[in-house]
Amino acid sequence: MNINLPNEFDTYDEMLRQGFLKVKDLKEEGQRLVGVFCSYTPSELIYACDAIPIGLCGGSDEPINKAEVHLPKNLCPLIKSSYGSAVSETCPYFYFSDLIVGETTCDGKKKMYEIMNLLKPTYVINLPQGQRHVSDFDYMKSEMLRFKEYLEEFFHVEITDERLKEEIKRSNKQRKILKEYYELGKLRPSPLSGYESNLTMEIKSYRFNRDKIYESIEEKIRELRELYENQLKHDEDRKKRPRIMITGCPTIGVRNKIIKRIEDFGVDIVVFDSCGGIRDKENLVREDIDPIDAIAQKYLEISCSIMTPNQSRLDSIERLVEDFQVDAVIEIVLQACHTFAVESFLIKDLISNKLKLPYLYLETDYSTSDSGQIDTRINAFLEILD
Ligand code: BJ8
Repeated sequence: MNINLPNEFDTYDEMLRQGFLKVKDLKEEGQRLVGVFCSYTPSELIYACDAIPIGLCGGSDEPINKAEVHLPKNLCPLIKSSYGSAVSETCPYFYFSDLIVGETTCDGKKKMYEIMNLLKPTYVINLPQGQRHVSDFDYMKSEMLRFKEYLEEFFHVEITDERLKEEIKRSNKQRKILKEYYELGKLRPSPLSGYESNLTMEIKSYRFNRDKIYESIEEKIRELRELYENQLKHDEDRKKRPRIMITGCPTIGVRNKIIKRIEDFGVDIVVFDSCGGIRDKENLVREDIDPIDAIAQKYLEISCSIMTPNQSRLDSIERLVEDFQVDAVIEIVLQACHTFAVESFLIKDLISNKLKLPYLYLETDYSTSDSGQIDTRINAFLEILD
């Protein structure tokens, strides 16, 4: 199979060129790739047709100006970055994907997918708006079936129940490994840096050999446990460090600007209640019922602010605060993300009034123009904890 590189390939920097060449090799071997954006994508169905679900780019400020040629400026940076890297052919994963899968989450994303579909086939899973009613489950189940049928037709395969059950088992095994990794944050002091765990999750979504990725995470767990046993657990000063929870929007595009800076101030981020954190690894997909029912049930549980009402997010934050002995919560909201911004009223009320913990709300985009101001606010907030 001959796979062409983008026209501008020679102008890309070395790292990006290597990224393209790696995915190109894989495509030449005939590997099917499905580009995904969101935690609501049922990856088991994609794996069951011998395709790899690959997380798409969306964390860089650079392609945003390309996106703004087609999209409004006052849109969330994650949406603009995702679209910008696709349209400018600077995301190898988008470029080489056979198919893109999106979901009807926030309005900005679901409308962006219509335009993205002009670049590459973009299938959109319709999500119910809530999680509580039987009709929400029925709707989710019918969408999982519709997606399964679409994949079968698109890739000319049959997804049998047996195959799907195998993939559920395999993914559950991997969820358990990730849960164990994140639970290192429960130790005092935590041997797992929030910055590092956040980065690991991003790297994981760009790698192709699943077994190798999980072997390396298991190896990391062993190393961090040893570090804790031999060194950290005897470090009385380190044990006194404030323990922070991060909640809100995905942090991929603000990792250096916010996540790293918080830890640079000498506190430990011990848990993320956001996509890419422990939340959706806690419950497994049931292995004892019809696989489509089990998948619908599991993915409907995701407590993103696009659900209304979203009591399950409040419940999970309360539980994680207790389990990880959290001293303060920082909520990160991307500009123009209405669902997380509105919901922050309830989050603040929970943290400040019910749990009586300090709460900081940071609204930002992917640029570095507010870095100084954010540093000042984090510093002032952490001083209260002292
Ligand atoms: S399950 S958090 S990955 S939707 S930040 S694009 S909501 S305007 S990313 Fe998300 Fe799925 Fe939810 Fe997770 Fe819209 Fe908000 Fe932007 Fe967002």
